[in-house]
Amino acid sequence: MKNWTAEERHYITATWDKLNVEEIGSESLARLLIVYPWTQKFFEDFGNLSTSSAILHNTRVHDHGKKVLNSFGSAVKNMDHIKESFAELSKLHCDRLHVDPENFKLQVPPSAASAKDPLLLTMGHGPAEEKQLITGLWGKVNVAECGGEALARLLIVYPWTQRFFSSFGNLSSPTAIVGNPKVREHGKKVLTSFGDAVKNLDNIKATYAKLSELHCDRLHVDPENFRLLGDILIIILAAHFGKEFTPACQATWQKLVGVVAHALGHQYH
Ligand code: HEG
Repeated sequence: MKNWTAEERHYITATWDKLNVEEIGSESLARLLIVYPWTQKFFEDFGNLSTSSAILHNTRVHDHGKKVLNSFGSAVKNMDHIKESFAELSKLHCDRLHVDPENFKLQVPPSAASAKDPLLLTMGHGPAEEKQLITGLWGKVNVAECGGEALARLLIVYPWTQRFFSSFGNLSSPTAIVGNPKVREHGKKVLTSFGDAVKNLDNIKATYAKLSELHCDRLHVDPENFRLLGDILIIILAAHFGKEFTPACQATWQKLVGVVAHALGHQYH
């Protein structure tokens, strides 16, 4: 059984109480199907899933997304007995639906992980469109602000990443981390360097060859951390850009952070 602090319970229930289950449920399932298109195979009888717009307007996606998030609500209501409350549903997904448990986690698309430059296509988008989704948004990103926020969130959400930054001073609480000038400064440096990927979309692996060696040989950073940071960046972009960070835009960015993580992990041996 998982133990929850009073603060954790508060963050979960307070957010849940404000959330529109119908809207967020249907958007979540639609984004899953758009960002990770291989998940569509479980929904073949749902009709037209051929484009992001078809998925977003598909009423069966809408209804099923709402059903899934409603059921997620039983975790919120039974925080101390989540395993038991999902026992039946777990059996159903395993025995009858044969759903891979990986689909319940955030993950790097296999296409991105194995992609040779240039980027492979996300559903229905040509390379020109993908590049536009990336450079168009990047032009509006405040690198100092988002970079600082990205590194701070990495250190708060995944506290074991703090071990790489023991020389940064006070990292003892979320407030200390967010207010730490070294975190801000290094976050800016990292996101500025991420910008090199945006400028070299067709040549990402070569762009990060040296940096990959540095992270492996000198800094000893586990490459899994590049993936964590990539997912944090996606969340920051979603928070900053809201509706503008459409499912199609997310799909493309998700692929980019996957390719960057892969490139940074490439010189590991
Ligand atoms: Mg890394 C240094 C880029 C993720 C830990 N990182 C650096 C530097 C760059 C960079 C440009 C400075 C290199 C130099 O001084 O020559 N980092 C970079 C990118 C990404 C990334 C582009 C992912 C998108 N780094 C990353 C992650 C961790 C990490 C996930 C650990 C969780 N980086 C790390 C550390 C240093 C750098 C410990 C040295 C910091 C210092 O002491 O100055």
